[in-house]
Amino acid sequence: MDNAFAQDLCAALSTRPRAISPKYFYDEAGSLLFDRICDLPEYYPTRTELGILERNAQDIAAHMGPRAEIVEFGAGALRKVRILLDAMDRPARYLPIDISGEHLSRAASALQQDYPGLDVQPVVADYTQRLLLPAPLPGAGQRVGFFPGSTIGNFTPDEALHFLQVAAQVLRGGALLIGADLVKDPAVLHAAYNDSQGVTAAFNLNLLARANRELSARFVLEQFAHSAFYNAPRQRIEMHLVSKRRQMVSVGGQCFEFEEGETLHTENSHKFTIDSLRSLAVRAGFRPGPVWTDPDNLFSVHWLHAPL
Ligand code: AVJ
Repeated sequence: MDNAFAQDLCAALSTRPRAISPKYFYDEAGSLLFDRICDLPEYYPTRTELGILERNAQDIAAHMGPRAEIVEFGAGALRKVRILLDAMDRPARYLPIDISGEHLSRAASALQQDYPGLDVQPVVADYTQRLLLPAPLPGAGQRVGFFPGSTIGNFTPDEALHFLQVAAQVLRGGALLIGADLVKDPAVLHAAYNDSQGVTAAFNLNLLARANRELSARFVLEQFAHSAFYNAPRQRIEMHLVSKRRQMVSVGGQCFEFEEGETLHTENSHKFTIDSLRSLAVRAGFRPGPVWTDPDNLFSVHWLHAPL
């Protein structure tokens, strides 16, 4: 099979328990659904993090110092990086890193339009692997990584540690500004991933719709249910697609059986305490700095000093 989605989906359906990477949510339709999730009344993370960044932009910019450059891991959050750029003292360069070249150039040119004096240099790369970045500009300030949205929560603890180690390498002598969703009342978490309008359900089911569109798979969407629940011992929301009955599905000419109630695990969204995020960062070589939160302690934004 030629394509990574086809390969990973067939591999997922061939193993037990069945699980696939959440990165496959984000085709065109999935990205639009995610934008709608961010505006849902129940989904607090996006607006809470935006509020934290807005309220503390001056303080954060002071930590960045003059002529800093921002390295953004993933290029989805232009609204968020603008808050930083607007508060910073003469930002020198913006380096968004994304695996999707198309997504990246759209984001980069939108930002370049609004900040004509800013050096915008997109980097097409998979930042979960090794990463090489252009050398710092002569006379530039510190290099600051930006990883908002609690995207780190999608990683397993091992993957999160590995990501932080890669980040520590490329940010040497600088810092990482990272957003992490906090452990909280499970009812609040449950509502955020089981919204009343069913947008999160549609987002989850879009994985199967995408397989139908791109891989000529034949998932009958009505035969699968969205399931999202808080796994308290592992401090994470899990999303699954549950087969409503015993059925056969076909993907790229291969057939797979689902028992009634059998699931495809589509996403983990880990939640952190301030200490759990900090100790993970320490293990990767960072030195914890200030943490900014909201009045309800829903979300946290951490300043982490990268090693030299
Ligand atoms: C983009 C990974 C931060 O985990 O909350 C939202 C994705 N999944 N609703 C999250 C998501 C279901 C989101 N992240």
